[in-house]
Amino acid sequence: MPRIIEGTFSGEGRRFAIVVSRFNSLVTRQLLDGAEDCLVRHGTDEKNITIVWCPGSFEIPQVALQLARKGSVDAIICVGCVIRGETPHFDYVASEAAKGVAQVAMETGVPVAFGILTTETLEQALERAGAKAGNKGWDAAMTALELASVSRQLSAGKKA
Ligand code: INI
Repeated sequence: MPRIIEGTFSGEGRRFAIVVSRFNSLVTRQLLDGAEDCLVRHGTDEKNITIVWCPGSFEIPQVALQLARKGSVDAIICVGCVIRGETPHFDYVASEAAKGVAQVAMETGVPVAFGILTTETLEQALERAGAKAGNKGWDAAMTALELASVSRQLSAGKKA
């Protein structure tokens, strides 16, 4: 019989941080609401949720890294919104945000969920922030719940 490790989605007794960017806040506030709602509905105590605002998606990894290094949360949820518009700035911001978030998780071992939207238009972003196509903040919070559980089980297994 294989030993199977699988995450649950219970937030009871878990501590989470949500890092959210102010750029495109019309969208990111909706993503934040989705993420917070998801955590609370899955049993996370509001007192165990820390929300940190930062200027733009480019800065999200820097804040996430500081939080991860403190070691006071089980997982981190990053929410932001990068809209292409007319500027090549989009490619740099979007790619640095994605690379940076992945790097924080790999470097620190703290699970980090990616809830940063990258879209062509504001309309597409709003659709993914609760209007029509779900809420990417909620989805990222589900990922964080699951990974926090898997991570807890894997670290317990190491000691045994
Ligand atoms: N930041 C975003 O979060 N989304 C964007 O669409 C965006 N665009 O398009 O420029 C954006 N830029 C700001 C960037 O994240 C930094 O805050 C800024 O460059 C200062 O470091």
